[in-house]
Amino acid sequence: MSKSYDSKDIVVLEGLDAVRLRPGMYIGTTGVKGLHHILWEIVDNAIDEVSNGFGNRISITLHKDGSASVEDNGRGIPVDLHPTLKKSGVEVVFTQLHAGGKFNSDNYGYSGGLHGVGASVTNALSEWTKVWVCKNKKRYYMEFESKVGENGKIKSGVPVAPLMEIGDTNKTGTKVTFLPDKRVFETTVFNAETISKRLKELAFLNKGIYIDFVDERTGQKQLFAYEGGLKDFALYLNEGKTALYKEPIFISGESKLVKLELSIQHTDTYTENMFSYVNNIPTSEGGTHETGFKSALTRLMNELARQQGWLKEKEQNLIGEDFREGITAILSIKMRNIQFEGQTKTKLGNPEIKPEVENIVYSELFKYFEQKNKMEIAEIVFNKAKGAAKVREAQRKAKDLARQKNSVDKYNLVGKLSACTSRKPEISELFIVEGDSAGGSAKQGRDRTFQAILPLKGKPLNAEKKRLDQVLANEEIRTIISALETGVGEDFNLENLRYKKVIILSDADQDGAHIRAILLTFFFRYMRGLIYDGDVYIGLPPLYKVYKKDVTEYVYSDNELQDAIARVGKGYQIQRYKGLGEMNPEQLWETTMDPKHRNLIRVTIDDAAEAEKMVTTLMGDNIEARKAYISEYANFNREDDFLEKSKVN
Ligand code: TSJ
Repeated sequence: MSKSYDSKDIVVLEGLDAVRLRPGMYIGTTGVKGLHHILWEIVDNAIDEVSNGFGNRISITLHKDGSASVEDNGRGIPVDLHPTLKKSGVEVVFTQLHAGGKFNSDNYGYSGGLHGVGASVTNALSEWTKVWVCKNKKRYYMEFESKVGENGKIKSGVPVAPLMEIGDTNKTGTKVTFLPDKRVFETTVFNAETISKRLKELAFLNKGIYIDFVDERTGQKQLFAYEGGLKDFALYLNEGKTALYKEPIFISGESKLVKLELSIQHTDTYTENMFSYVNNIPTSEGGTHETGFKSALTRLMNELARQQGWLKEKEQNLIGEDFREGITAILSIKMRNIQFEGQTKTKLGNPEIKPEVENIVYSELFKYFEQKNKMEIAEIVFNKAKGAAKVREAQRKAKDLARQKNSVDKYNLVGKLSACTSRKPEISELFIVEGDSAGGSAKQGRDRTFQAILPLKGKPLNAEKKRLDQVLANEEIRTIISALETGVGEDFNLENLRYKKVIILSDADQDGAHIRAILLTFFFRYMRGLIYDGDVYIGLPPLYKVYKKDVTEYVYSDNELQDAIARVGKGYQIQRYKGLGEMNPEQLWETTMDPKHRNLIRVTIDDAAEAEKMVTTLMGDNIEARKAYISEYANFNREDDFLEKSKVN
């Protein structure tokens, strides 16, 4: 699978200063996401090496000076001279854009960074980069830096000296340390949580490799290693749920175009949890590989059902969705020449992949079920699907009726929603407000030209535990759906969205956090596009008012309180807000709704698998798992990490 490779195979495209000139073109953004992107470029190279069977360990270290190191025990980056460039392999990798095996499609499976731009981009956007290679019984070293040249412009990632031999060793491997450039990034502080989540995912996706993570800033150390790979991933995702069979199904196989691994475990829940990856990159919008998998599963299960007599001759085939009710499936493929499509470029577009994946999954899954005691598993899956089909039929009939009588229509908004006058979604905002009294204040305090208010009376229904039809039966939820005008579930259409900001406004207490979690769960389950599009926000009401005669300061978090007290000075008084309802309309406007002063947090999903896990664990039935999870990760408070959030206005 791996072809011999040396410096001459590295393709050369363009120079490094271009990267610094337009970082966005290469890493998307110079925000915190871009910062992590340049780390992933390096990590992905190391992962490629060990996942191709060279070495088994990767260490990631965040240093106190802001730099990061990535080390592997692979073969070491080539050090021989590139025949035409007359530079060492190391120098080529770090100074030539698009250098690296990934653009040489002979090197099967060598995928490289998230957007495949390579280590040179990391170098270009770093103050310095240091590289150590152990290879050929020797240790080598090379260093690069970005510094201001004679013309006053910054030269990016230039070698300080050629590659040097610095000693002897019996080991092999590569270590890279780099310091992200403060002149480039809005922030250069790495987020340990973000890194740790992704490393965990990479460890699941690449079984048998050891991933060490050390954060020297805090002393935190973690080791990720999963002997079971995707099977362990399925077990992890299903931790809070009741599985229908103990051991996850696992298959693997390869063809000319793809290498594939798949793990499946059904639970007694009703939702479908499908996670797919191409070359370790999450494909949250799915694509041809997912389609291939789904076709194979449906076709195989129906054929087995006929063959085993679970389906009678006169009975109809079940549909794909039936076989995927309550499924947790992780599909990971490796391939060359990926084409990404979709709104967020996370959908695999290559049409040739569908039949390849379909064939492999069909035949390998068939072989799997033919093994001793495994046909029972197929039967369990079939029975679950049969149940789903029954409900589906009953629902279809009920739905036809309900569609006419009880449709999610405008009428039930009367007296609930206070609409805004604007019809332009770009400027319109919908505040979903906890409680009638806060709702009343919000209605009086708002700017009615662009702010609509929807007060919620009670707690909306927890969507995690219900099927769509039950969810739709809930008043509060129906009102929200009507107000947004997008439709729901399969009918969801982002284009009809009436408000580009949907702002959840709940109290800063446990109840408020619960309502917020329920609403986010609902959006996550049935209007996911809303979250992917970045239209959902959490409004932050102040926690305190610190004031005396003529000065007032509103405080939004506990750690700002002392500063505010100091600013207001002697003779201050503090009011602690227990709920939104305690504020009068003017105060609510000023502190929480006025775009000039308010604090909003945008809800985004960075990692669908982790978000799914949080949602199911936090909102599901397994109380033990929920407690464990809450104490491990989620404080239901304003800084919580329910989903990744970024602050905006
Ligand atoms: F990103 C990076 F390029 F800087 C980087 C690469 C960073 C780190 C931490 C590791 C690596 C890396 C690259 N580890 N291992 C390799 N392997 C090769 O580049 C390599 C070595 C030998 C051969 C061969 O065919 O002999 C081929 C390759 C691609």
